[in-house]
Amino acid sequence: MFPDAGPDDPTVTAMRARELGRKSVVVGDRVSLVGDTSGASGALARIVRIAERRSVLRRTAEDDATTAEGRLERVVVANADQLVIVSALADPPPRTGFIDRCLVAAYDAGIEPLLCLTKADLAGPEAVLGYYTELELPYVLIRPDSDLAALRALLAGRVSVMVGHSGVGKSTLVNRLVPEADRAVGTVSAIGRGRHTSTSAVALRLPPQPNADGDPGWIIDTPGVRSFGLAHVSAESLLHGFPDLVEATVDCPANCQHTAEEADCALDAWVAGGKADPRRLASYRRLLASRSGEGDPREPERNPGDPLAGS
Ligand SMILES: Nc1nc2c(ncn2[C@@H]2O[C@H](COP(=O)(O)OP(=O)(O)OP(=O)(O)O)[C@@H](O)[C@H]2O)c(=O)[nH]1
Ligand SMILES: [Mg+2]
Repeated sequence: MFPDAGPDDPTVTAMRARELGRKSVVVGDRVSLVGDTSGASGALARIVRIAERRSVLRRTAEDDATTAEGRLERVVVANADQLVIVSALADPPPRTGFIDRCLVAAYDAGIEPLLCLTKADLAGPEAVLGYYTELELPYVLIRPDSDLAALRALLAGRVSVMVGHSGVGKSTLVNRLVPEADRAVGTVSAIGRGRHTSTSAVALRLPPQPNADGDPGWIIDTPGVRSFGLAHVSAESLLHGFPDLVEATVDCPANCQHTAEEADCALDAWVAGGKADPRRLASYRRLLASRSGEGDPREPERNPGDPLAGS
């Protein structure tokens, strides 16, 4: 797959060759094939090499790096250029803590973030956008009847991966972008217990547009996640997900952990001086606490001010 593959190149079915050992192939990997690459029905090629990955988006099952479950790391996709953070404005309600975690993961992986707010027909975006005022975070608003031209322009020429809670409308959007995709779409069930309609990640080539030249790009739909664990990200790197705060820390004492308990942490004065939103500092500190096992395990990604579930 991928940008250098032409639209008329065949789709090849391939399996992992034994010589790859335990190395796993993930969606987005660029691979070398041997065998029957004709794409004819019944033809099977073998994947013999995985090219070096340009980017790797990872998440852990939980935040806590002190437990085996917490350390269980999953590669979400390889070689993505853009992380499309999909959040519904209602049903399920937006979680800025989740978006913040995705931003950390994106910056950590060197992938550009794009905020995609769906279900704009059900609620307004003001609260979520207000929270991100200080970040120059690109965003798109999606409603069932919205024109997707702006989104298509942002997806053109790159490989984008969508992540978000179950039921936010990722597959619905993919089906609109790629009409022949035919991704299964579900109904929204209770958060947390929600059934996940999509069960595996799939990369799809976006169709060429009448008035645009060049590569329309690729979109990767992924199964909904309940949380975005960040045990694999160092405490220092967590801060890179908060570019509105990072500048302040040059004034912190050596070895400052930036927690609320640090008497001289410069972040408090930064926020008190109106340089950043206090809710962002609170979110950063909640993330720090969650990594040391002190967070609220029920809804770790709901920040105060986010709507309650069911609203
Ligand atoms: N009102 C409204 N409903 C939407 C919108 N987008 C999606 N939905 C509905 O939301 C429900 C869930 O959509 P899906 O596309 O299956 O959500 P998903 O993010 O792919 O979910 P998982 O595959 O479980 O991760 C469906 O009933 C959609 O019809 C929207 O913009 N507005
Ligand atoms: Mg889906």
